Amino acid sequence: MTVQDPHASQAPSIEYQFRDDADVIAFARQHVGDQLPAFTSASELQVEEIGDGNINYVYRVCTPDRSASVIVKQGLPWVRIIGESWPLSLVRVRIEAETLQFEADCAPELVPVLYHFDESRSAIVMEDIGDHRNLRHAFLERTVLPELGAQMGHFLATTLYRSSDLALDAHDKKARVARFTNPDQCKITEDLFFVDPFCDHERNSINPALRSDAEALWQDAALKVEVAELKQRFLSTPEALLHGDLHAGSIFVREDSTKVIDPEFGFFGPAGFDIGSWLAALWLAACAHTELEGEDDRRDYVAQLRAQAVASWESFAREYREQAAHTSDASFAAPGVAERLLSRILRDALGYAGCELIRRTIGLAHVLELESINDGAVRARAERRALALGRELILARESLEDLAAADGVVARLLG
Ligand code: SR1
Ligand code: MG
Repeated sequence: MTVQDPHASQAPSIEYQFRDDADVIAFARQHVGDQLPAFTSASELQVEEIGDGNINYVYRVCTPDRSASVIVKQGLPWVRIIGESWPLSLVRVRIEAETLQFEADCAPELVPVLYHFDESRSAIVMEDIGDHRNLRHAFLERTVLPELGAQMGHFLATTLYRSSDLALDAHDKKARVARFTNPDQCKITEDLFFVDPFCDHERNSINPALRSDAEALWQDAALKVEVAELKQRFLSTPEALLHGDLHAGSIFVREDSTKVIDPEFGFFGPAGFDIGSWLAALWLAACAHTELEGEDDRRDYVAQLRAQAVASWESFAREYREQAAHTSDASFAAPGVAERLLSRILRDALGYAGCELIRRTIGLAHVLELESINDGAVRARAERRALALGRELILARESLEDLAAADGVVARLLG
């Protein structure tokens, strides 16, 4: 697989691609002038390409004094870091815009403002959240984020409940399931999450010091049965509108604020998928910190990350129960139904968290926190914990009654 340099060619290879800086600036000026008056009045605007993601092009357009700025994101019909050999439908850009708008209706303080979506150019203009920084870097620096768990619990509860059968009329729900059908993005997850890490696939990236651990995992027949069940539910459970890619790279933070970006993998799937992805983001960082430098700090930070996971679930479950108490559907209003649904969501979440832990350790796309451990042998110790935790969460998920029980597994395996 050849990784292309996204800046190698100056000329656009398809007609709607931004031709040059002036083209991006004109697009931003045209589409946000009425919302950001500085964009109309400023005689000059500046642009820089800031995207470091795998799939799209991302630009910041700002006034010369940087007092006003927006983000322009453009998708091309392939994966940016690979090129035309990995085609990807542009449906993802519309779905990102519409999922972002749905999330804004649910939790406006937790997502950037969507200014404009232009289908003809497969481009979105949105609020610049440049006063926040990526959660991966915050994790690496052991930043204390006291509100993060509660904020993420709220994000998950409101988006997952308000897109569920408990909240939506059945005809409306089915229309939304159709509108948010996102097969190319789902196929990426189906392969990278559920297939590659469980076999010797050429897309995998494995620390040589971890090779024998990966090989042992590939021989684990019982694990593969559980992963197949989780994949089947991912394919066939249109329970709620998911963000679909809720890793730490999709989250930006300030001490007092959290913003979730990048819902281009949005589709109707099992609610536990987003929750599990988020729990795994915390637990992956915790695994990395078991080996990152600073003995005392490291123990404290692992404990904080574990506590954030418990707080996220508790916040999610509390708000889900409160909302479910007001469902207008008589079937779902019956005593015990909300608890039954929450129990299913928890088991799914733990299973998907397990898959995410494994795929971010031996699959194609890794996490900065683990990759920052330079010594391969030391990194392998942290990665081994991630694999063991992932495996146990998948295998034991049906017997884990609550997040405290799951946290007990984390505590035991992370030492
Ligand atoms: C080729 S895409 C690799 C990964 O990046 C995205 O953010 C998703 O997590 C995907 O699995
Ligand atoms: Mg992304």
